[in-house]
Amino acid sequence: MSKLVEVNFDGIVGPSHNYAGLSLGNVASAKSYGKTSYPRAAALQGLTKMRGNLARFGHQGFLLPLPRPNTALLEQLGQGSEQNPALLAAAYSASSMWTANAATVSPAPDTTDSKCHLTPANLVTMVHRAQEWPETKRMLDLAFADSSHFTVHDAVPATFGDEGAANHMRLCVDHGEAGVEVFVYGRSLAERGNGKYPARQHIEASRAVARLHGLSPERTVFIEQNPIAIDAGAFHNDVVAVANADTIFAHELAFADRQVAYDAMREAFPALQVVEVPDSEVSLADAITSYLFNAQLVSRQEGGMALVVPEECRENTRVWTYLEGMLAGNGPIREVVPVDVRQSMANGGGPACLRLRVVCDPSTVDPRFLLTEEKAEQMEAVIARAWPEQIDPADLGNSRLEKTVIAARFALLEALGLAELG
Ligand code: SUG
Repeated sequence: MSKLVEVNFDGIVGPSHNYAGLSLGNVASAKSYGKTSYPRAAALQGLTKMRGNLARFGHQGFLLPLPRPNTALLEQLGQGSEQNPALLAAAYSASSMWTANAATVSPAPDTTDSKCHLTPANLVTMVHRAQEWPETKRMLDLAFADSSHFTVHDAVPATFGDEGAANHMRLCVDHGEAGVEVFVYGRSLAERGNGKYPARQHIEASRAVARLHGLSPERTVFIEQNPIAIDAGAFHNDVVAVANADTIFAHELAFADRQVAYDAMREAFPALQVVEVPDSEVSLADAITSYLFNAQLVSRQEGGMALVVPEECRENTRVWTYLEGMLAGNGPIREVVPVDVRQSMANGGGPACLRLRVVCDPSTVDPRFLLTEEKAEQMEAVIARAWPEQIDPADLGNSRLEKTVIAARFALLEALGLAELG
């Protein structure tokens, strides 16, 4: 019996990375609107994170940027759509870097047919994200082509918003054993008539994914996200909660009813350990600017867990004080690892947004999607040479940038033997 391990597939930041303020309800995206972006630095920051995690945790995968600009999207939107800055920026968006939204993944031990199931997220709430899934699926079909171990579904119907693994947590004793899958959905205050922001994950989508994946009802939990958290800018559950193995690390205000939420998780998974951060120590506003919970909670080879947090956590005194106190205690999280992903953070994407977790036997994955130190060096060279250094919003649509962006992606695909994705 092969050993199943967690492999994190990070999204490589695409050469068209830019700040267009496209995501209503994402505070960082709105704040960065119109700023100059640095795609080369962004991609190198992501690569450094991947290399660190490869060295620390032993496995690392990646997914490639999608083809941009997506001229088919502009055609679909009608001639002249390129004159609309938001639609033009949507066609250029590098948002597929946030692979926590690429798909929802149910590992083989959880499913009735003992295969790992992946459902690409339809991301329908935002047009720049809704264009992602067909190309994402094409890539997942290639990476997880071994149909004796994987099934890749189509996205659920667009009537129901699905944002993928960002709203999904898995509890287990060991990654290779059957786990409990927790789906977090939202009902926004806006939906109730007194809020600002949309809820992107609909319960109907979560239920459809659970059915498609063949999850057993006793080991599946559906929990409502706190609408107050959504309105504070937690547009995905992974902005306020993260789980790994038997542990959940969450903000006190993450769920609509915290007692109901923890009771439901405990009923399905009695061994649950909760590390809950009180609002009095770290407010929702601090959690959202620092992205404390958008962390990678990872089992260490030497035992215990590490929390890979954005550097921004170190700069927030209340957050850092909390983390120091937590480490001084005797909890399951034994180490905090700050990483610099500032270019992604400025668009609302922390370390956890940048990765899709797939529990699998790495030998069943197409090796072209698995990182090695040599491959990282090769990628670094292509990015340093071909990725634009900077993009000003006014550059979008100019033919020089268009050519650079297309050529840069091709150069990377070719270097990785993945030209067929072109
Ligand atoms: O969907 N930002 C992304 C960030 C996604 C973060 N993912 C997770 N939390 N898992 C989003 O809001 C900003 C694009 C722009 O404004 O240019 C953006 O799409």
